[in-house]
Amino acid sequence: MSVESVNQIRNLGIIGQGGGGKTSLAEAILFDTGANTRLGRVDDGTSVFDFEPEEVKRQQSLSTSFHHVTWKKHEINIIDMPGYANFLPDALNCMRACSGLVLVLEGTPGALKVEAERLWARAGELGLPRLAFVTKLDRENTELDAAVKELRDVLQATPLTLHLPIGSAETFRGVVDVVRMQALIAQPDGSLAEEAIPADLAEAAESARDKLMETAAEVSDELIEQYLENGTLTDEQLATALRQGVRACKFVPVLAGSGSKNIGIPALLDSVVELLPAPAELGPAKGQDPKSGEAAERAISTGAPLSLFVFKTIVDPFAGSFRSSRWFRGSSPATPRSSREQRR
Ligand SMILES: Nc1nc2c(ncn2[C@@H]2O[C@H](COP(=O)(O)OP(=O)(O)O)[C@@H](O)[C@H]2O)c(=O)[nH]1
Ligand SMILES: [Mg+2]
Repeated sequence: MSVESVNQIRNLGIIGQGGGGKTSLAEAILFDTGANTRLGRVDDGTSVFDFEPEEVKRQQSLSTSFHHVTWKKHEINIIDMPGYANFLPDALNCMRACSGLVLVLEGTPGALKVEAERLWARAGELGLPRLAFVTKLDRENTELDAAVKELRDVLQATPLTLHLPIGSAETFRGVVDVVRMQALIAQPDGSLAEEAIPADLAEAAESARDKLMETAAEVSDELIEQYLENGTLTDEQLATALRQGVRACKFVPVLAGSGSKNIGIPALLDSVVELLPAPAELGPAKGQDPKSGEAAERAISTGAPLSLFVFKTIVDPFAGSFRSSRWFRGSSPATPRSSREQRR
């Protein structure tokens, strides 16, 4: 493990309906964090998440796949899940291994499908803190508000808009961060350059920030009092409110971008490490005492006795074979390829 403390780990599940853009987002995360030197694409079979021959052929995820990246001294385990109905049980099961989730939404009115609702309900049952990422904003007829409305009206969540898109469709080029009140403009390498908020978005940004503070303050009596007294929150109070509210599943911050155009990813990763919890913060794990058969709880702590939870098994026909081993032939652990892919 490359991090010093379990508090610097995030087990991040990427959920949403099939075709929504999850794997493309996951590929952009690998590229922007340097875990992959090229931006993998589902459509041309170069995705390292959708690597099985059947996935390459169908251009869609059939099973959950995993990678890990480091971002600002945190280790993020990325869990990219399928979203098509036939493969949903795998995703529903793997969610138990997550410490937080990103729901990927398309900003197309009426786009939300029943699979996303099912995954969302499961996340609620598990009490998993969530962010939403509205992707594909580089496409025609997409708008952030359509996704925000679906979060509120269909998924019954309390959305908090943290980003406003700058430009639309082919002119979409970045976001206004209404927490820090700055424009983040995507660069060719995926990084975000901080700029002043464009004049035509200044008013919308102010009003989005006011709305954000008003909702975020409701997370505690103390913060609501401070908000009512001063008519505002300090940056520190707002950050605290966001963290507390996300962890308590009271609201869902909404971020914006595009996976395949690699826009907005570093801001999403910042929110993942700032707002979503480490596994140890989720409270005790529940299971069964192997000796007595009684229900038992274990603190998630390096000091507690070792307990394992197997949430997925994979049959690799080449396991144990040195020459075709997954890590052989110079591929780094950060960019693993399937043994089958290596044979091609
Ligand atoms: N224009 C555009 N297309 C995207 C974006 N993200 C994904 N797509 C396309 O949407 C389709 C489904 O993407 P994929 O990442 O496989 O979705 P998943 O099933 O949720 O993993 C593919 O054809 C992608 O190229 C995006 O941000 N912009
Ligand atoms: Mg996928």
